[in-house]
Amino acid sequence: MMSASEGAAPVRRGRFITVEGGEGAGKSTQIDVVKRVLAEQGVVVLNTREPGGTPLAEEIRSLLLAPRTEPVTDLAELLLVFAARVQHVEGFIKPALERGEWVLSDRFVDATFAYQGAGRGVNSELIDRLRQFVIPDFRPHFTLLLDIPVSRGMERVGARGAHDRFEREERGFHERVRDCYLEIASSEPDRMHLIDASLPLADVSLAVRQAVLGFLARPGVLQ
Ligand code: Z5A
Repeated sequence: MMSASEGAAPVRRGRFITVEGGEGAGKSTQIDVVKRVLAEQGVVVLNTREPGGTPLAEEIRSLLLAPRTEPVTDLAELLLVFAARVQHVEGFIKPALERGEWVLSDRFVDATFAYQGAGRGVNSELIDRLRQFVIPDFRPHFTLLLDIPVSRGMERVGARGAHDRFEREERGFHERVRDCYLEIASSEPDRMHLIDASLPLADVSLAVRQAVLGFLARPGVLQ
């Protein structure tokens, strides 16, 4: 007699990949490389970003990034970030993963520890409690951290016009963000892969390619 699982089509599992890094690290540039490498391996990925990724979450993104004269409290900023995130996770990311699709997000919860935690000084235990409350046990399967010294990243984006509320922060803020990302990378080396993003573009792209291929080669990832 056939068991319940015999003969059934294999269940394809979606994977959730995120790309993180400070200002000017080259996330947008390298997200294209990740998509290309995945496509070569037959994996189609849905591209998204945080804050954002759904109509409501994109509206919250605009609220968060717009420079304003009214001071924004750290807690208001944190809660807006998580409001956008729960909408994004429940309305877009989880349904895609449940259909067996892969999702690639430009930033996710590591950015909250880096920007609201280290940058603004919000207690990281509070952020972790909110994370557990809002998206319990939901984490990326793999994260690329594009690391670049703050001054180099700022030089790269310096020529751009209007700066958003985060880009206007002083250098110390961005240094704390960078240090926090590096701490996460050293405490979660299996999930977060550190890339030296200060190298020439071709070298960074090659390192990203190798990192993605390494992830795909892990047992069970392509099942
Ligand atoms: N935020 C938050 O506070 N809390 C949270 O939880 C989340 C986010 C999720 C929006 O992020 C803001 O939201 C973010 C933190 C906050 N603010 N900041 N800062 P975003 O990701 O949309 O914005 P961004 O960080 O400013 O990203 P960006 O400006 O688009 O930069 P990028 O994507 O990392 O870089 P890029 O556009 O690919 O490259 C920048 C330039 O460098 C460009 O001209 C490239 O051609 C060039 N480039 C790229 N790579 C190289 C190399 N290797 N060599 C030379 N030149 C290069």
